[in-house]
Amino acid sequence: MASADPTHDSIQAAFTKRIEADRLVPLWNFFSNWFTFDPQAEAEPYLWHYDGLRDSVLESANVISAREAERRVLVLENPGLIGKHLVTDSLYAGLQLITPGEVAPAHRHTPVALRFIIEGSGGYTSVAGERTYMEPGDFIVTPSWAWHDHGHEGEGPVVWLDVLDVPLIRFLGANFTEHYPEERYPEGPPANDSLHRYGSNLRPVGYRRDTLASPIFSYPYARTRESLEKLKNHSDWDPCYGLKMEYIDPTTGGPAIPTISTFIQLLPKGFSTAPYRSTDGGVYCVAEGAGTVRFGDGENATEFRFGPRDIFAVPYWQSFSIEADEETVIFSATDKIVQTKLGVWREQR
Ligand code: 1HN
Repeated sequence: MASADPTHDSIQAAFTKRIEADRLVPLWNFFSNWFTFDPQAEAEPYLWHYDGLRDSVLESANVISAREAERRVLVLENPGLIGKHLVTDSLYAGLQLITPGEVAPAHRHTPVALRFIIEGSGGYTSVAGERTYMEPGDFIVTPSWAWHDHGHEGEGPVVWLDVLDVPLIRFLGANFTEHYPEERYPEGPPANDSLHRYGSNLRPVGYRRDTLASPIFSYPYARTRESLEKLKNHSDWDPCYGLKMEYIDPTTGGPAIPTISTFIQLLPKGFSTAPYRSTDGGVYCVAEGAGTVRFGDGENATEFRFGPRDIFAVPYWQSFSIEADEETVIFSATDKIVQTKLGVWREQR
């Protein structure tokens, strides 16, 4: 910080310059940038209207095949993170398209991927040879280092939201990718085998967990929605969350993904959440409903109208509230679990 004494300042500047060649930097020159009173996100609040993007997503099929692209995705790049290709400071997100008959070839990587299905039917993802067919609103997990490819046996486009923990894994220096020598990974168990085996409050006798990943790949919207439907008449509404549920690994009760927390929440028609902020940043996708999301207050306030299939980014420590004009269901994925495990997660209601 500049002092009132120019001699003092120039002595410091000269000193800083002199030690530069020794790869030394005075902490006092940037301490206050790093150690702010509270977290300062680079990401900005932003909302993508799906109906406005849909043409571009579909047009991408005329520009490149899924095979050539490997994954034909339009990345949701936060306006505060231009060139970084990220939706929030800690998460990557994109919209992936697959058309009938196409194959997105088999590969695996250490970052975890999740899919939230936006539109279409007949698409599937195969994880370790087990297919999961996709329907809108389904939440599907591709665990770390699991072989996976995607295909489409139906008609019309299939589009989903991908969210990956790439920034975290890259930052930690653990980002590896491998391409399977064939286009598809060999077929394994029948479709949805893991859901039937582990997703009905049952597990095989003698089951031993050997990875951190949930053994189920698919959380079908039909089941999730039915739970919300049944619960909505007999639940206390959290003022900040409405009715909010977390997707879990049924064998541990922990999160469905070791590094990304995933949620589904229902807000009844006319409900307004109280302003809320937490240290986890995330990406939100509207499964059903319409309303307004408001970020911040006073002069810095911004608001976005939302409808079905719209996607918005909530930066960390960004206060926001949601007003539902209709009964609204929102999926979200954040880095809450990482922060919780590290003991640094905070919220302010
Ligand atoms: C990936 O493997 C997929 O498997 C989607 O569908 C998006 C973004 C970055 C790195 C790998 C997929 C991805 C990705």
